[in-house]
Amino acid sequence: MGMLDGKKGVIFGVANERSIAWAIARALRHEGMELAFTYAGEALESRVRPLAGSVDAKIILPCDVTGVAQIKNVFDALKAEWGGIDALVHSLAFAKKEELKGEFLNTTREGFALALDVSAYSLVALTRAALPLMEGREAAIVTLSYYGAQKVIANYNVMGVAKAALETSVKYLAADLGPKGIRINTISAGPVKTLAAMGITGFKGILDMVETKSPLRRNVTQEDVAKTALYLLSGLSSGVTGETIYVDAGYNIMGI
Ligand code: NAD
Ligand code: IMJ
Repeated sequence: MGMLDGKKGVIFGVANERSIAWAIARALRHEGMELAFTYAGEALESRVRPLAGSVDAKIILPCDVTGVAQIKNVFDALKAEWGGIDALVHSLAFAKKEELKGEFLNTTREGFALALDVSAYSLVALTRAALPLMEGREAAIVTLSYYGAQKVIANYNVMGVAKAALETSVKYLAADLGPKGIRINTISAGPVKTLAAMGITGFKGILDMVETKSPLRRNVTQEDVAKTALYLLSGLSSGVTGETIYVDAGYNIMGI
């Protein structure tokens, strides 16, 4: 008997077995939730299909979140197959590589717009599309942020601004969704070695710093993040909405 038996959830943001979204999917499946997956482009389909199959998912659809038609297609399919959904996981972000090095001052207009579109606006678009499928179901939404939304972190640049927009979007969305009994929260995760962290200048130094300075004296794993996602997407967090919850071994609380 799982805590989420009979519940349905859609996962945006699995690229491979290291993805935070994948750990969240496994945690939800472990509690009995039926899952659907989306992938961001042709190239990722062959990665996502076997993973989805291994958790008995039958609905696997393309969805680049910059495409209005692809978003509509996903929720039309979920409506037809399931009638409704109880959970949505938004675990995606993108900025051009060039924007994630050097000075924030040099951020281009196009780079700013793209990062904010994919990494922040997409949450608004997905939430609006999901809403008709969530009404009357005490559904919940979770997204992923990073400390660079709150403090300056070298090279995070326009992604920090995008995550600030994401965290505040969660508050405004929570206010809109609350009267319908739907909750939305953010997890601000500590650094984790995933595709999104590959090739980032100084990443190893940041992992070392967290290990040395955080209260728990370690880095977090995808599973640490997934357990909080499970809490936020289940009835265990029935009174919690609009929050940013840090899963960072306590790093963010430290001063000198
Ligand atoms: P990941 O690379 O596995 O996941 C990022 C996902 O974004 C990929 O699945 C990719 O396909 C998807 N994506 C990119 N552009 C997209 C688009 N246009 N449409 C749809 N999907 C798109 O890396 P991850 O670390 O699991 O990242 C997941 C989330 O966690 C991101 O929001 C990231 O900012 C956040 N996060 C990561 C860390 C970290 O250190 N890895 C820390 C805190 C927060
Ligand atoms: C990303 C850039 C700079 C510093 C960073 C990160 N630190 C951490 C990340 C310290 C932890 C990872 N992170 C939290 C992200 O949100 C990553 C987003 C991201 C990563 C890439 C790399 C490949 C690419 N575009 C990207 N867009 C967003 O081309």
